[in-house]
Amino acid sequence: MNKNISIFTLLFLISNPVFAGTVTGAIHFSGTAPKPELISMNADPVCSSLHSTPVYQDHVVVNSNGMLQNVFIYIKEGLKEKPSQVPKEPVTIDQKGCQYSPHVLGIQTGQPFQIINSDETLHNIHSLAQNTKQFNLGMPIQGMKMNKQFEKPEVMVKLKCDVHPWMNAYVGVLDHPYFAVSGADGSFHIQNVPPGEYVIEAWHEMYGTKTESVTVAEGEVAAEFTFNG
Ligand SMILES: [Cu+2]
Repeated sequence: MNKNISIFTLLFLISNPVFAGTVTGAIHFSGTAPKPELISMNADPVCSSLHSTPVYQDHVVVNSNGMLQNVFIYIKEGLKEKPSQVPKEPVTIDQKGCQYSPHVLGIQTGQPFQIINSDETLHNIHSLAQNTKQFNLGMPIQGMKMNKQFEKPEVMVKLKCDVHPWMNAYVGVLDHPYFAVSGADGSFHIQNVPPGEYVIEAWHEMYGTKTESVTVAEGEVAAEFTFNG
């Protein structure tokens, strides 16, 4: 074997956990989902002009297969080591069409949180954090970007717009990177998890929390959650 390649291979093995696993699964919804609530944006003519079709609240988003979106899933207990590096890439939230995008997201403590206003109207983003200093930012100009961060873990921090009462979002703040948000198909993947035994929690804004114990080794381990409507 080429000596240089073997040194690189060795360095790779030292710098990457060899037996990291993935927690993968889906969020099921059982029962009848509430009828989506229509949002009236008439109070702000700019907002209403941005939509040609009706806009609904995204508190409960269930697809035709009964899978639940916007659930925050994370390792709650059992981590023995947490990576010391915090990602430098920002996690972004956009105020677009007078709605927050995304509606539920995760971030690490100390990681840049970039807030964008894509609308030609005033938004005032207001963090209702309990563990970290709250912020309250008026963003009157289209294209404006501001950076914030969260100092302490908190599941979840609620964000709201003081101008448009229908706008709200939730941020899961953790001191580690092992979290995910369920997608439109209800699925989620928490990657690069070191081997161990963990308690995984799934949080939904209307239906509260569910926990499950998982043992992670190399490869994939499944975690399924069901919320009842
Ligand atoms: Cu707003």
